[in-house]
Amino acid sequence: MLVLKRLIAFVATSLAAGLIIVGSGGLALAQSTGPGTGQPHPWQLGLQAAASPVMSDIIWFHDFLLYLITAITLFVLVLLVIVMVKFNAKSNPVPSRTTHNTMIEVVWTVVPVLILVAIAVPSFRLLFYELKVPTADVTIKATGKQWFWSYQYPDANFEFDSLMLQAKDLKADQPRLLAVDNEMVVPVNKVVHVLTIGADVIHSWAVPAFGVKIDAIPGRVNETWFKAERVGTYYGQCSQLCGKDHAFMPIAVRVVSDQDYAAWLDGAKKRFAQDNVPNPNMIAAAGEATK
Ligand SMILES: [Cu+2]
Repeated sequence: MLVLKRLIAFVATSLAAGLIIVGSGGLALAQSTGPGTGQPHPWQLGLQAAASPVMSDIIWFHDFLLYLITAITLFVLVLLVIVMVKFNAKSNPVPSRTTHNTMIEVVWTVVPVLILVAIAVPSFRLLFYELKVPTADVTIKATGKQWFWSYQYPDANFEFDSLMLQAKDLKADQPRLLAVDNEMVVPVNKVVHVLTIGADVIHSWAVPAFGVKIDAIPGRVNETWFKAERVGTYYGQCSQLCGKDHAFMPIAVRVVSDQDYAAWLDGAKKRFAQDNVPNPNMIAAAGEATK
């Protein structure tokens, strides 16, 4: 009797856990369609809301896998319960001596293969979508340094440093440990081509709402892209352990309208003007700076 009681308790717990998983999947879907503020929230469940087409696809893929794994887990649970109830020593004292069943063996080989193919197709599509940079409207080079980021706009010939704001300097709407003094500014609905490089050690440039995370490696230029679909400020953090202040080199990207971008660009050209900015054609050789 005790065994039966424990079994019932186990099934009840598993079903509750399953429901919670399905529930959180639904919540993740809801968040992916809600307005994004580009930063984490207390008690957040699931991913940050998408602000780029790549992130929308990542969230879709994440939710798809969540439903799939929930269905598989529940199916295996049901099989286990059937085995435990119907085929224990008490209810089935004389076990069957069957060792082969061709049909079942074909099914349990083919079905997992089909499931893996169903996962692989959208997975590879997403991977290639992320990797192939469309024709860029704006190119920005992000250089990871111990411990801040520098952004260079090669087409406009200026570069500036972006340092984390200390708690005492924060304005009311700025998040602690994420807000910076000089944000990277980009126009809305434009393809932004991001080149990354490390000036000293390996860093990683990551903005969750854009679905972007790419290593910034000394001596090697990496590239990625995003197209921000909504105006706002989006935050990320260095995502490669890079030294003692790794946690204090956030990434802040301000997405603005075309007019605001043009105005910002004009101001920035004067504000960040310097004589020693390398020729735009030399970006690929930026690794030289590390020598
Ligand atoms: Cu870091």
